[in-house]
Amino acid sequence: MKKYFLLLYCCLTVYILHAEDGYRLWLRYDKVDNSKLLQQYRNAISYIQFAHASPTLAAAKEEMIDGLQGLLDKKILVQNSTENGTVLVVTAADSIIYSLISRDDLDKIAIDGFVIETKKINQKNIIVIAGNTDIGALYGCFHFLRLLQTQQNIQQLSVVSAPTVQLRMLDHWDNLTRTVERGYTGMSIWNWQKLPDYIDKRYTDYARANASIGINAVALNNVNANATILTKDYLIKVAALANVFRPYGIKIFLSARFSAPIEIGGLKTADPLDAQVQQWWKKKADEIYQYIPDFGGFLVKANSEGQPGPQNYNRTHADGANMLADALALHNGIVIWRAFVYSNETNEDRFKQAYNEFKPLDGKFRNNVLVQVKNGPIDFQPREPFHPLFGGMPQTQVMMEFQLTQEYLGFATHLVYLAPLFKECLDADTYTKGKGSYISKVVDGSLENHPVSGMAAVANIGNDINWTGHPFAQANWYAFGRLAWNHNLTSAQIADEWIRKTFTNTQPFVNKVKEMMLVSRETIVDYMTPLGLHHIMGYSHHYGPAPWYNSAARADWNPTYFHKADSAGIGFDRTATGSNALSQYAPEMRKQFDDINTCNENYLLWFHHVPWNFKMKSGRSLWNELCYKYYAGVDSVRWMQSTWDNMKGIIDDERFKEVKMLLTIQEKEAVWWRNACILYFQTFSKMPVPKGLEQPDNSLEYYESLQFPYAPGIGGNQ
Ligand code: GCV
Repeated sequence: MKKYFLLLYCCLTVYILHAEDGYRLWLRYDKVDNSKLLQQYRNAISYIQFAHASPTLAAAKEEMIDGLQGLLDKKILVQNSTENGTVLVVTAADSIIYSLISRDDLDKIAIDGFVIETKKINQKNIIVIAGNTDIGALYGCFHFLRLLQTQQNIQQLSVVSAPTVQLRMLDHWDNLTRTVERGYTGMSIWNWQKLPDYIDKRYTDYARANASIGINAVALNNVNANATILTKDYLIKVAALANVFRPYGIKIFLSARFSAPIEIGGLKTADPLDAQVQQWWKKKADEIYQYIPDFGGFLVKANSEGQPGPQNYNRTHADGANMLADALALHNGIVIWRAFVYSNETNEDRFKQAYNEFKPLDGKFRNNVLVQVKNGPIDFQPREPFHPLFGGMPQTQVMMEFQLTQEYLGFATHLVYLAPLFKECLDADTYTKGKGSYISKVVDGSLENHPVSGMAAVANIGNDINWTGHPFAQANWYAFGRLAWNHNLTSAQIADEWIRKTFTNTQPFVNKVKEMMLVSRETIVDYMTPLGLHHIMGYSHHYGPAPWYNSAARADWNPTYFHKADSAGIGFDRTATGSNALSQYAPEMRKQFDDINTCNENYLLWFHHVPWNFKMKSGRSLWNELCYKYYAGVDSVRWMQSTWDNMKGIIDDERFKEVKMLLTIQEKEAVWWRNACILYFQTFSKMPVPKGLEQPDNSLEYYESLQFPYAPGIGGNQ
């Protein structure tokens, strides 16, 4: 009987250790299932040696022991001497590095990069992982583990890797109440009530996951900020998190509420040119650095969607940003000032407003300010043209802001792999310095030789067991980090890596699932906002379609403002005959969109009001093309469903079932989007759904009557 319980206990322990609930993300170190490779790895790796000790290298050591022992299913010994089969981790603090790695390579990897090389020392075969810094070495260790997880040949290693962008950042929109604005995966992972004394294991695992993909900065709290985060009680809590993140090379930023001097400082004003206000922020910065010596700086949303800012005092965004920058400068802190601004007092296309506001301020920001610009001019839509501020502010350090949380992309229930969306933007040409002035070059600072560069993404992380709600949403966190490290990677390369690490190296699975991921973004565009439609989702909560909605307090919160459907056609004329938003781009870029007959159809309704019977490149009328796109989107989800069904048995049942159920929801919601949009736009086109396509099975009235008072993602912060 005792024996029986022991066996049961062992089985349960193994099950619990390896429960595929998604918690381990891509950091899964299960035994390599390819026996030939396993043998190669076992022959090559028996020991690890760290040339010196530090908190960061201790983290690296722990990861390596855990990872190598798991992957190789053998004991890995930590040694001080170099034996055959040693993985030696060195940094510029160890003089031996200069006999192992060329100066040239060490120059190339700069501060955060790493080199991994196979070497022979005193007839011993070893693998060297080298960084100029401890953090570079840690990144190298994570990369080495990635090579094994993805089953690469490691016989003659020669890897030199350095990040293209300096600040690789996650912005959490987490409230102090633990609700998450636009969060669909439970509550915030920051347990403010238990901090600073209780350190949740999640904090370390979060830091590990970020470090494994090179993310080195996080803003902890919502940009719709609560000033309380800047009070002593909370700074102590923030400091506790900083202590966990430090060994992993992650700096903390805080979203600062511009009116904090009034709200928590007792001042009468927050005017950035007021001496008392300036002094208050200086003292606040000094206080923060006492608690968090490596504090990154402030992220600020000002004069946007009701947030306070310098314009409350007739000052400019530059006045506000520079005042905070001066307060932080002594400590090498940075201000990240958001350009997401629009006002309903200005009678102007919302598309144009941020550019109009910020362009005149080009060159007026301090060196320690980055202006953070969303990838598109409206708001993280399934497809947007790039924001004209990229390339529009050459004398300013402009930083990218992407969104991982799927506010406009089906929340955390739709499978959509976002690397293609990120790449589409990064690879776009601004033409501001001639052909080849890619957004990636604006963002990495190389186009204008800016010293500081950054890429941020709004996090999609919550306290759901698998962190991101949808198992495939993990891929977006992963892809963002990998692209911030190296924007030259392709979407397919990143998907390939992620699938292998997260699920399995089984080739048919990798191939099919990669295919699914790569079409998923175009699929969602098709069933939500094809041909350049945008911002036609439900009001406020943004759940589901509501192209009919027209009762918001502001005109530019209404879908009708954006699609402009009428009996003549559909779409927003942003050419010279309309709002002329196109004038904000370089002439070469403008030319691609200006002419309705040659405009890339993916963006057609972004820039033109198009007659319903307009002849599309396919030969179909616009109306028929719109229908075909919506139907193709639904068909593609159905293809994803059957593709996934064929994967049964290749991976664990837990995640297989989870994805299957989520795909069922996605199919239902894709049909909802398709039917609601087609029925609504049909009231203007007065044209039938083309023959051969299944007819909507509900009425427009039905779709219009749907209400979602408890849709997730909106939570108060004050
Ligand atoms: C944090 C959109 C979202 C808001 C968000 C805002 C922003 O408007 O709907 O929830 O607020 O963008 O980026 O500041």
